[in-house]
Amino acid sequence: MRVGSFAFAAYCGLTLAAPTITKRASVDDCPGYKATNVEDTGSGLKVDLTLAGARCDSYSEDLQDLVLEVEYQTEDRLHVHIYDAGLNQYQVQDGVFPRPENKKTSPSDSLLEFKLNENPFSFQVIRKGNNSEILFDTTGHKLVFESQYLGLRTNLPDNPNIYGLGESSDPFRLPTQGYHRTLWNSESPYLPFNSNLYGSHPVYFDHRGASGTHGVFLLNADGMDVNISKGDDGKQYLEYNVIGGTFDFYFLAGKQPSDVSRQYAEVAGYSPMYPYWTFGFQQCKYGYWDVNMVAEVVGNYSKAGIPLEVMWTDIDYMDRRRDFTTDPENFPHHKMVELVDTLHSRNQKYILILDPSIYAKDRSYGPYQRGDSAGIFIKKTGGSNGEDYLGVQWPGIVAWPDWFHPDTQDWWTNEIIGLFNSSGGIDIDGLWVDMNEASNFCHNYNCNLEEAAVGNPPALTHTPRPNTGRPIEGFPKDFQPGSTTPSVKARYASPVKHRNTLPAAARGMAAIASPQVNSRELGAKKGMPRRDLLTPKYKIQNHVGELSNSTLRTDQANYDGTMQYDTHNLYGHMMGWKTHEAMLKRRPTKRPFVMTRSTFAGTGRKINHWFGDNESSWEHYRLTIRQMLTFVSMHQMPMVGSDVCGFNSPAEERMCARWALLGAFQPFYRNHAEISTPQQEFYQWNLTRIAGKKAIDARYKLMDYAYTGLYRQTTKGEPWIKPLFFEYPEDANTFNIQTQWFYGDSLLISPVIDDYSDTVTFYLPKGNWYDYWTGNKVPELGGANITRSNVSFTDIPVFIKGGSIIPTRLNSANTTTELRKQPFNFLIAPDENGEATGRLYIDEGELIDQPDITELELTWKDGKLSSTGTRDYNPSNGESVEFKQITVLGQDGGSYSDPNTKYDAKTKVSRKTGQWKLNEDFQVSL
Ligand code: MIG
Repeated sequence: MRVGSFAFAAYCGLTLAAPTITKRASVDDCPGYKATNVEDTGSGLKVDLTLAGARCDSYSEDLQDLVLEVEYQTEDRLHVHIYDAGLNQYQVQDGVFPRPENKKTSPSDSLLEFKLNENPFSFQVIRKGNNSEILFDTTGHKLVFESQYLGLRTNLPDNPNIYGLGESSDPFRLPTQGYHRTLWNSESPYLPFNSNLYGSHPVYFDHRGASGTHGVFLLNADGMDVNISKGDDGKQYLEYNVIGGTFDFYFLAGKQPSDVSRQYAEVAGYSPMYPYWTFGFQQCKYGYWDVNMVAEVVGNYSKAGIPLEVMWTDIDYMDRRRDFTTDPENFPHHKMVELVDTLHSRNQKYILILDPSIYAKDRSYGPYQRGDSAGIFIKKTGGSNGEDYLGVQWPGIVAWPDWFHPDTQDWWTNEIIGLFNSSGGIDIDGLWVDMNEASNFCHNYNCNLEEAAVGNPPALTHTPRPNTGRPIEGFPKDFQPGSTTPSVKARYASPVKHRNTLPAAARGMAAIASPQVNSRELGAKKGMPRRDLLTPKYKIQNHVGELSNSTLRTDQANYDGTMQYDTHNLYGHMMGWKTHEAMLKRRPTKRPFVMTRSTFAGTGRKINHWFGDNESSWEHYRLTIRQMLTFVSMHQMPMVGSDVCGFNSPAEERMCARWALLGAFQPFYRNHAEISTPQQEFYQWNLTRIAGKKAIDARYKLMDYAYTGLYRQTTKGEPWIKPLFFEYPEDANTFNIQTQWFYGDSLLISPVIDDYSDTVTFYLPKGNWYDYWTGNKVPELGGANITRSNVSFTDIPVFIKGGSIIPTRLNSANTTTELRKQPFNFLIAPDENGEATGRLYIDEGELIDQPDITELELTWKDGKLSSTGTRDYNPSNGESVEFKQITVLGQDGGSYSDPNTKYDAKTKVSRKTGQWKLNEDFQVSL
């Protein structure tokens, strides 16, 4: 357990009661609305909604006049927006969530139909077609629309298959009785079940087997509980309980599951392409005490023969945990520069962390000073003279950047470039933004800053690590024994004595031009005035209590006049996007890599995410899979992953070995651990060394296949990591599977799931399957559960779906730079008809604009491999785009006169080697 001011005990001691559904007591007496003035706009409706009786004011003030706007935006997207006629309720700013274009489809061309019931007002969304499926249906339920409470219920079929609504650690297929999903971003160590976590994605997929799949996205950033349960009448429903904003719905018609993903990408945005190297293996730990230790870990990976692509450093590198500083003793600037140079010379990358909070009590601290004079920190609402709103974080008492202030971007970019540049600075390759929910160690809105700050920055209580005295492989003299070693002392002993700390009054606040906080005029969609912003009557089930607990006070205003109450869930999203912008300024032609902990719908348009502070446990090993499935296939965040081997508490060898293998088949692959846990790099144990090598070897050979999958998602919105039901939407056996997944279109991953077990039972859908590791055709016919025993801790079952062509590199390599020099081998796994298809995308790997790409559609038919597509990629720096081998699985017979073809009767695999250029048309026969 962590020490210091962090209220971990509170989290850990929390026992979770059975989920309770907030009873909408007096809300049941609300009058509902009636519809009048129904206007046909040609591609939709505009309707007045008026309160149908006396106000009930159950949680706040009922709003008398609403507008219902229905837009047939595209053939498969219907926009239904219910908002207050006065336009006072908060609506997410356009810059934060760019709205999709309304293509104004004619209703008759739409796959969907909107049905209005005027009095009492209710509506249905129907997918047209043979059995006209009712997708959303508020019939029988009154709309409640108050300034601080929105309620709406839709009827659902019994026991529905609902997915999404992340971020959570709950079952992939969401429970259907007595269940609530709370969306309110919160720091959530140990990822508690049935709780709100770091991000909010108010979108769900409703899968109805052969009848199809559809999606419902509610564009609303306010806190909410989405309840899924059955009424007293036994009828199944899903119900929104939101504490502000408007009902801004996007209905996505499907009707295949992947169609819904594509349609959601049109609304929430397509992910950018990430650099090729981001698929490499990455290592981090909170508690790498000094720059030598960082180098030593890199050296140890080399020595162990385990490829390491990216090294990370956590907040340990900072001087007293302040952003944009380096610890002068343990991470001296010049050695950091040398570290990065060395990594780069070895074709490795380096990533550092930033937190949003800025230490506010030291006048000589430049980042604060400059932010202060630019006026970009959140100002204390009701405070005088532009006083900052303060909180507590790692460095002590801090101010918070106001991402809505027009000058915040420049300040942030300037600070980032100031330290992280290529001319004498620390030339990082990516940034990691943390604590941006935002996390505040001042744990409630009445907390005392000075008291809460005691112990921050924490004393470094670890014992200095022994100097091994051994050379660090691959590092220059400065890092070798005998050179000046950074010394680890118990610095920052608390309470901290800050140099140059001035009392607040002496900081010359009055002299600072106070920014003009725009007035919160009515009609500006910034939230109703006179609300209870700290303790609203409707209590969402925030796992840390009141809204403001452990975050910024919800009654504080942003520069544009919106309130934390409404924009809380956007803080991390905005910080991440601003960081992305800053990274673009540093290297304008290259794809930025920014990883954020806190997210909102649409965050994936620019940046990626990891799942935060999990635990080194089997439970959280399993959790990785469902979180990955939800984020990639339903939230359009395709570059995600968990802390491999677990963050909190010590990792165990066998579990870590399994996780090394599982992690290699998630998009983002990083081993990371907490400060007080023992080191858990793959070279620490025998099993993890073997498993890690094997996992990385396979992952690297498959990297172009994965890269192609990611490319598809970034261009088409089609998820590259899929749950089984996406591929087998009519096979009910797949709907509940959360321990297997598709890595790309063709590989089904089915790891051992149970604690310390060597047996796994998994589902193989109907069809031909091949064992990835041996090439053998699986004897079973599929459509059944299959058990494999004796799966060692260094093995993971992976199956190739019949009908697939998988481009692989013939050999793995130590870095992705070297990997790109390896020739290709096409793995062909024919279906029942002896045919297969696949894809290959190749580009240069890092540039935003790729002038010359290769994009091939591959076909295997009648014993011939052929391709169509563009072949413009020009390899450089010794890269290979040579097709050296085709490997055809499941071949009966095989006497080939061709001397370049080899047949293995035992595995029934045929191999043909040759020299085909990727940049040529090709047709290869066996
Ligand atoms: O209070 O920066 O989730 O990955 O190692 C913990 C230290 C702060 C939380 C992140 C974790 C990171 C840690 N941070």
